[in-house]
Amino acid sequence: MRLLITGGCGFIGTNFIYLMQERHPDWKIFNLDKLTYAGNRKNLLKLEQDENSGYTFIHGDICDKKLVTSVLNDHKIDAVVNFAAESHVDRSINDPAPFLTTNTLGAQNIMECARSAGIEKFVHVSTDEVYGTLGPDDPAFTEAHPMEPNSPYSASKAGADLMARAYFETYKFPVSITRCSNNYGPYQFPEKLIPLMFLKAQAGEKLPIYGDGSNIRDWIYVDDHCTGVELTLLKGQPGKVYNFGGAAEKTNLELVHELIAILGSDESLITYVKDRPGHDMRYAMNYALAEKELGFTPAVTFNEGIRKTIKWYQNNGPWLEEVLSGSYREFMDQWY
Ligand code: NAD
Ligand code: TDX
Repeated sequence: MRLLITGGCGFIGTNFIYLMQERHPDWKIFNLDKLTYAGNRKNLLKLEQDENSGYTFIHGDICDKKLVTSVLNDHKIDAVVNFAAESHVDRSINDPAPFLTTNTLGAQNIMECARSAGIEKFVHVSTDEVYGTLGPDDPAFTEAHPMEPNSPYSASKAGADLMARAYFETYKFPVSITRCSNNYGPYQFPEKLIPLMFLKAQAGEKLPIYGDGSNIRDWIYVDDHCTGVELTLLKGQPGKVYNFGGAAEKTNLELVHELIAILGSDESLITYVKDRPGHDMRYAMNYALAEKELGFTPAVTFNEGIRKTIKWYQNNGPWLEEVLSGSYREFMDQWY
């Protein structure tokens, strides 16, 4: 298979490329990434420097029609996995425009280019956040739940999901959509809850909890999400949506207490700060369809995954230092 991955220098894309390279050494993987603040080419330098790895990096934007078309045709791409996105909710609250540009218009652009190039399989990576929010006693989201996005980020992702649906219905374009819950694991940018709390706890800095910390997220180890995307690529039906989750619902406060316990840090660092506007109360995923049709099941328990993740961050200080510079620092100073 000759596979185009977009956004492969980000958190999930990096983990996905390493896993696929290990599981399918015969695949040729092309990674198209714009290298925003969240993209780090060095994550995959090992593969780039190994001429037998079958991996190629291409610097560029999914919104660039000419470039995407030539990548698809010149490299004779069979299938596409679209991870590229602006992914942080707080940033989307500060400035929604780049979210609409990449997440909605960029997704439409790459689907249009892939349709023209006759691509046989396209996986669009979406999120549980398109469903909106659940109350404490509501059943978990199924794929039939209406899309009720509450942040500019989730609205921009929902826009792409609707366009993907229209491309299938109108053109029979072979797109499948994945919607997954909160990922954690190596290479996650330290603006997201788990790496941010790790970083701050290590530095003995305050741990900012939005609101009262009762918001619930369903945590999945990144490799399990990657397996879900792989299964969708190999067995997913065109036009279908597949939910993935980790069966690990926790309030933010519970999670931060667990992190503090593992790190041997100090509970007095917990600080309650102003709530995120439009903050979704709870996400929980029903992934029975993916279990039945794709054979998906989350393999890594939270207990196991969080320890692996913390170990990775402890062993990768230079990676953290590098991403903790430039525009990232400006954003963090402005937000907190
Ligand atoms: P990330 O922010 O870590 O990485 C995004 C990557 O996309 C970066 O490498 C960036 O350079 C690249 N990119 C951004 N705009 C681009 C453009 N216009 N053209 C080409 N490349 C571009 O994001 P992530 O957490 O790895 O998320 C990957 C995908 O998974 C996103 O689509 C996100 O919506 C989805 N998702 C994430 C989670 C999560 O918990 N992180 C959960 C469910 C779904
Ligand atoms: O400092 C913080 N304090 C805090 O209380 C941060 C950064 C977050 N939070 C809360 C907000 C959320 O309830 O923690 C929870 C998790 O926050 P994020 O890590 O920002 O993730 P979330 O908003 O849930 O979205 C994530 O999961 C779905 C990803 O960023 C999205 O890309 C993905 O689609």
